[in-house]
Amino acid sequence: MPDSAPPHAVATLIDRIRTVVGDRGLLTDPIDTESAAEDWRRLFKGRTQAVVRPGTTEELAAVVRLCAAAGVPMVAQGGNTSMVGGAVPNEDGSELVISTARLNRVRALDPIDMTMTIEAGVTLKAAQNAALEKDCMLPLSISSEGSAQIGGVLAVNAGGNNTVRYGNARDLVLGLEVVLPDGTIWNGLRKLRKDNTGYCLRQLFVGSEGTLGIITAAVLKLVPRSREIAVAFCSVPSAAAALDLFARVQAHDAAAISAFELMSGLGTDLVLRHIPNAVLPLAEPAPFYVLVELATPRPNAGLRASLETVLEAALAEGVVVDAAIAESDAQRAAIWRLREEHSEAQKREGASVKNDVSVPVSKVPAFIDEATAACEKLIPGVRAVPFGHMGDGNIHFNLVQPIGGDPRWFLDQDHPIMDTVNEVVRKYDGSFSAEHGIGKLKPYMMPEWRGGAELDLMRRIKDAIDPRGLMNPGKVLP
Ligand code: 2HG
Ligand code: ZN
Repeated sequence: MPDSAPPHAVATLIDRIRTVVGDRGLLTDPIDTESAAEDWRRLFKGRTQAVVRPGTTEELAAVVRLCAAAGVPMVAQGGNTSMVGGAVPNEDGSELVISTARLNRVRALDPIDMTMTIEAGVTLKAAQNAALEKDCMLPLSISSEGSAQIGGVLAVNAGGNNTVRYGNARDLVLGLEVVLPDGTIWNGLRKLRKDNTGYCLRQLFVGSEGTLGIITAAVLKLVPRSREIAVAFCSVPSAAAALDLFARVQAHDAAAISAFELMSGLGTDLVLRHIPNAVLPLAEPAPFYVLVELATPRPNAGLRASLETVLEAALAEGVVVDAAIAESDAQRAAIWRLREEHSEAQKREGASVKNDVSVPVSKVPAFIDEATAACEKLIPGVRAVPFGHMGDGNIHFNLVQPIGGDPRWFLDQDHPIMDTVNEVVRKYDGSFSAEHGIGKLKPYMMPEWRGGAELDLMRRIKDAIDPRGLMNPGKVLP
């Protein structure tokens, strides 16, 4: 537990912080502080007296030093797109939010080294665009990339749509700059592909969700820009058929797969109902859909023909019922929208409980079938909406409230629902948190899943780096 300062000490601290960051770097208006203290799903509502917005790493470090001296806990916040309440302060107003929004420069981008050095507050979308301008690609893509910032993306080790080919955020990090809990700046912004010099500190901070320090900049690996992309939207009779299709695409052109995404009939139907201009590119609805994307930096590689060959055979054997291949960039974007608007559509439909889980790819169909049956038994009328990154085994097994039910009551069932899903996850040696992190929502699961030597080691690391518990208290560790 942090040794929290009394409220008047926080007020004095804010005055001192103003001398470092100026009026521009400090938000104390209740409208701003309230929106920063709540997550986008409106599940976690905290309170804070100020949102500090440093403009440079040095300013941020000076702010952290002042907070540390006053014993005031800090919550780092980027785009505030966490699914697990990872960036909201607690309810009593004793924690300050430190926003990375103004650390928004691309410091360097080198197409020979294939690296970009980028500050924490750059949105993932802006980072992708900066890479494309130099004919490179940052191969990380998530649904919230328009608002999610690099610092948060690394702090949770985001995965997303291209993990099947390029891995998770941590696989793209060559170097980091971090402000430690005492305000020291650790400059580890090295661009090296090989660097065996002791413990790999950068990987300690990636995925630590702001509990060990605040990431202020990173060196990320880039890849050559895709010159040919082929996207198909397919209807399949079952999740098992989707897996069959995955195996076929792998056997035919494994190196070209850049995304293999699963959607359920219900989840897609919610998108069609709630998202303006969303259109199903196929004649008939189906129990499941798959989005397959092939991409390569080689021009004229024949990816479309490759996709057609696999799909023709799959159609002939009933593995795929129908398929549409995008004919233009606009059609490709429209297909991707059907997948990326799943979260928004579920939010508009009512209350939902999210399970961001992973199992071995080969177990995805069995997991979906069994978890659906278990949840329907637990709450009759509940609507299972499994979707996500089938190619890497990460399924968002979300449950939408029964039609006409009480949303509050449903949200109060979150622990029984998550525990029910996790029992099936455990059966298949999966993980209860694949890509969204632990945040405020899941620390209670840690002892059961990571207890013993693993959790003990995590606690010792936390104590060694942040002995006073000032960084993002209450997150990750129970
Ligand atoms: C996605 O894959 C995100 O679209 C969000 O990880 C998943 O809403 C969700 O559960
Ligand atoms: Zn996802």
